[in-house]
Amino acid sequence: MNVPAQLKRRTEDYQRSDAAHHIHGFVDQKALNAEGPRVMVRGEGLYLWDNEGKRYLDGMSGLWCTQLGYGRRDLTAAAAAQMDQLAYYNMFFHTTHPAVIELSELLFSLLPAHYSHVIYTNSGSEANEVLIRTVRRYWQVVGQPQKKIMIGRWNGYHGSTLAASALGGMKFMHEMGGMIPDVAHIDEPYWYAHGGELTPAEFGRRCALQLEEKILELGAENVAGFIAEPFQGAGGMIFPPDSYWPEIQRICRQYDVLLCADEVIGGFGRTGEWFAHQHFGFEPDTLSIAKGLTSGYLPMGGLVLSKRIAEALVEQGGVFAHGLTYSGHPVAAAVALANLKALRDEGIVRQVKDDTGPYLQTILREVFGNHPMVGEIQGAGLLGALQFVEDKATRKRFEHENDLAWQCRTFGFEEGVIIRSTLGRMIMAPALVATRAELDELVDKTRIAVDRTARIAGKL
Ligand code: PXG
Repeated sequence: MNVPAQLKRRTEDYQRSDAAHHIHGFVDQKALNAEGPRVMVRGEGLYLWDNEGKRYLDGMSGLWCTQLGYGRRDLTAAAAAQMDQLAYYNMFFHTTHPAVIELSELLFSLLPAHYSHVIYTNSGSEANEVLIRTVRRYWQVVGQPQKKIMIGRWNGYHGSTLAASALGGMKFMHEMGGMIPDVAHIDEPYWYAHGGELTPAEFGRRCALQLEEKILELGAENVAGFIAEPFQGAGGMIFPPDSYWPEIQRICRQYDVLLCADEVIGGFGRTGEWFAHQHFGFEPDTLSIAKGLTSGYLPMGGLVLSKRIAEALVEQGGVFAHGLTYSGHPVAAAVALANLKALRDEGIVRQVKDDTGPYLQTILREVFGNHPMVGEIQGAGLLGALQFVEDKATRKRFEHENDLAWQCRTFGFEEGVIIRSTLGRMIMAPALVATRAELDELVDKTRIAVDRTARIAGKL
């Protein structure tokens, strides 16, 4: 008998049960229970449908992850075929399997040549957990075991587990659950908010020099690595000034501090390059990856290592005391392989670089360049951020910018578009398969949401 997997129920019914059983992420659960979450039931291409049948253009690729959009039958077919053949095996006790090997062959064919090895995880948070242990192990192996301190950035985001949130710079996360030792932070390169009278170039250098000061304060002999997102994602889609990354790279090399790029959001074509560090032109020692690796169809992440680190671990490191049950999971690996093949063979990353990326950047500037509410537009490829501002001349931000941006997001939902708000910035990161027409729709609907917000703020 052909019975649907999920019989449709009333939205209130789902909401009641959701409230009875779930603690959602980054939300006041009591308030959410009173309001009731939207119940999403279907996705196809860039579009989502909720349980009421309302359609949304998903301008955020889920949570920055559905590079190929929803409903790709080649990905579901790859998962089904792998499940039939070998649903689970692991990489423990002298075993491996073809799915993970083929994935890694393709992954390293897409990466710059100085990377050679990867440790797979199930998420970005885990990739950064693994990062801390791997980097510290590396320094032990090469005879500098006192090099343990990781430096991150205030307002950086590296995940929600204990050590990953410690690397991140969200103080409200540190306050809830505590910190781990041997982690330090420097300021974020957010010129619009903190640049004051400095030019972006001066400010970018000044922020980078904080790393040098922090290394000298802690002692270079004690610092293991510096971790940062090439552009800050969850913190507000903030692009650093051009002067920032070259200076950071110089400092890391000068003091022999490993440069660890968190590519969880920036990787897999988001900027039009395969990896965001290539867009900014620097060469990290490690890359944390997740999200777009599988287009979010199954959980998978990883820590990519440069040859320098991998060689030390392999040749001199002996037993590497780490292992996850699902590391390199065959079904996730098969989906990741199909996903990367599609991104490459259908020319999707190239299309973002040559066509849809520049197109989105152009229309964002045409539509919002003179908007009374928008002080800055940042982005590259299929990424865009709009900075709300009260007074453009002084870059004075609204006192309640967070509330305004949240309101704008709610207006977006009403208009049928999903955009993200953080502090006073509106963010978009649509699937990489977006057409020009879909990008027009994204920007048009965002414009309506921003105009409605501007009316509330007295700017229109
Ligand atoms: N690093 C970065 C840069 C991330 O953005 C993680 C690590 C953690 O990955 P996992 O797979 O453990 O979630 C992330 C996650 C948002 C938002 O609203 C962003 C993330 C997660 C949830 C919400 O922008 N990024």
